[in-house]
Parts: sequence; structure tokens; C-alpha cells
Amino acid sequence: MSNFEKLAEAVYQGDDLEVKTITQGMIAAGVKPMEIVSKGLLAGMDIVAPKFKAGEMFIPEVMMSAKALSEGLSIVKPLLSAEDSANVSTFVMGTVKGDLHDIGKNLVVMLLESGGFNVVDLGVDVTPEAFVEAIKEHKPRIVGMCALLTTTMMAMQDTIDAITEAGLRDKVKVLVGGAPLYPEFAEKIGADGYCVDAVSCKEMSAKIVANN
Ligand code: B1M
Repeated sequence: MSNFEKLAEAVYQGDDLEVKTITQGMIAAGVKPMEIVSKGLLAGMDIVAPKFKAGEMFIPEVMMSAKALSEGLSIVKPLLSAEDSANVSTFVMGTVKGDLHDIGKNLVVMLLESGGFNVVDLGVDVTPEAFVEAIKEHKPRIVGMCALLTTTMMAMQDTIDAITEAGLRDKVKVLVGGAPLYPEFAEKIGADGYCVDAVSCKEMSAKIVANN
């Protein structure tokens, strides 16, 4: 078994101590931080997701995997963040009202920070009003929303409506992401872009900043 496979297995098993040990070992051995994330830590969540869907894993086990993933990400994050510190555009990010999923959002936040964005992470279950308040307070160039449930996707529309009603829509670009979304949905609710994954979100955000 390669070290990447061992790391993925440790995430799947929810073994945060093992995740910490392997991640630190790989960093010491000079493995690229982004490879540790994609080939090890996220590969572990790729084992978890279908098992949860098939009813072969239950919520407490998934939570342990998520905790183990976070342990690894927290070690790798400072190394990614050193990539580019010149860009200081502000990005407000949150998982929408009614939705508690944050693994994907946290990954997006981490990559944006590695791209030099000053990210204001509002957390999960963020109401449209809280997004509006955050835009007033932090004056971001971009607002990002995450939804993982089909039942919370429409909270994105509510949030965009609230931003428009507050007279702030032309001040920000709105990007959306999350597993159940698709480009036509983003267009229908009036978002400026749909991000299929964290990397595309980082690239799209960099383009938005570069074009201003
Ligand atoms: Co939940 N859950 N969950 N869950 N959960 C899903 C989403 C589900 C598809 C599983 C299933 O049944 N097949 C299903 C939704 C079904 C639907 O709506 N059609 C589901 C359900 C039903 C539920 C509950 C209702 C279960 C229950 O209680 N009966 C409940 C809801 C709680 C709530 O939110 N109110 C619930 C709870 C949970 C846990 C707490 C156990 C846990 C969340 C832990 C946490 O986040 N801290 C959990 C998990 C882990 C999952 C699955 C297994 C994995 C999600 C994940 O983290 N993926 C998920 C199954 C699946 O997605 N296949 C599932 C890894 C992550 C890296 O991917 O989030 O897609 P993702 O993020 C990607 C991209 O989408 C994109 O970039 C990321 C990285 O590349 N992206 C963005 C994401 N957000 C972005 C924002 C952006 C840009 C890009 O902004 C611009």
C-alpha cells in the first residue's frame, strides 16, 4: 500500500492520529501539499461518500472521517497558504440556510486562501440576512455559497434576492457550488458562476479579480 493509500484509508477509518502521523511524515519527505490533499485526504472521503450513500456507513462514522480529514487539512493548510500572499481580495463564503455540510466549503476556503484571498468564512446554516450583513461589513469582491442538499439549493436564490433587495448585487460577483448543483441552475438563480470543484472556484475567482 502506498503512503497515499494509507492516508486515504486512515481518513476512511476516522483515525485522526494516524492521519496526523502520515501527513506529517509525507510533508517531511517533501511530498507536495496539494498532492497530499488530492491523492490522500480527499481520496479518503471518496471512499466514504458512496458507502454513506449505500447505507454502509452511518452518520457518527462519517463525522469521524470528516474530523480525521480536518486534522490532515489543518496540517497542510499553512503550507498551501504560502503560495501567493500578494492578492488580498476579500471573499465571503458560507453554506446556505438549513444546510450543515462544510467539508467541501472548507476545502474551497483553504484553496482560496492558498491563492491569497482574504476569506471571511461565515460557517454553515447561513441566513440570507447574515450574507447581506457580511457584505456590508467586509465589502468583498466575491460571495460564495455552498449547498449539498436539494432542499437547500433554493436558499441560494433567497440569498441572491436578499443581496439584490439590499442594493448590493452590482457590488459583488456571486459564485455557487456543491454536489447537487449544475450550471443551468446557477444561471437560473442569477449567480455569476458555477464551480464544479474547489480548483475551478479558485481559478474563476482569480479571473474575476484579474478582470477588474
Ligand atoms: Co449528508 N447528505 N446529510 N452528511 N452527506 C449528502 C449530501 C447526500 C447526497 C448523501 C446521500 O444520501 N446520498 C444526501 C443529500 C441528498 C439530497 O439532498 N438529494 C445527504 C443527506 C440526506 C444528509 C442528511 C439529511 C442525513 C440525515 O440526517 N438523515 C443530513 C442533513 C444535515 C443538514 O445539512 N441539515 C446530512 C448530514 C451529514 C453529516 C453531518 C453526517 C456529514 C456532513 C459533515 C460535514 O460536512 N461536516 C454528511 C456527509 C459527509 C455527506 C456526504 C457523504 C459527503 C459530502 C462531502 O463532504 N463530500 C454526501 C454524499 C455525497 O456528496 N456524495 C452527503 C466531499 C466534499 C469534498 O465534496 O461537498 O461536493 P462537496 O464539495 C466539492 C464540490 O461540490 C465543490 O468543491 C468541493 C471540493 O472540490 N464545492 C464548492 C462545494 N461547495 C462549494 C462552494 C463553492 C464552490 C465550490 O462556492 C463558490
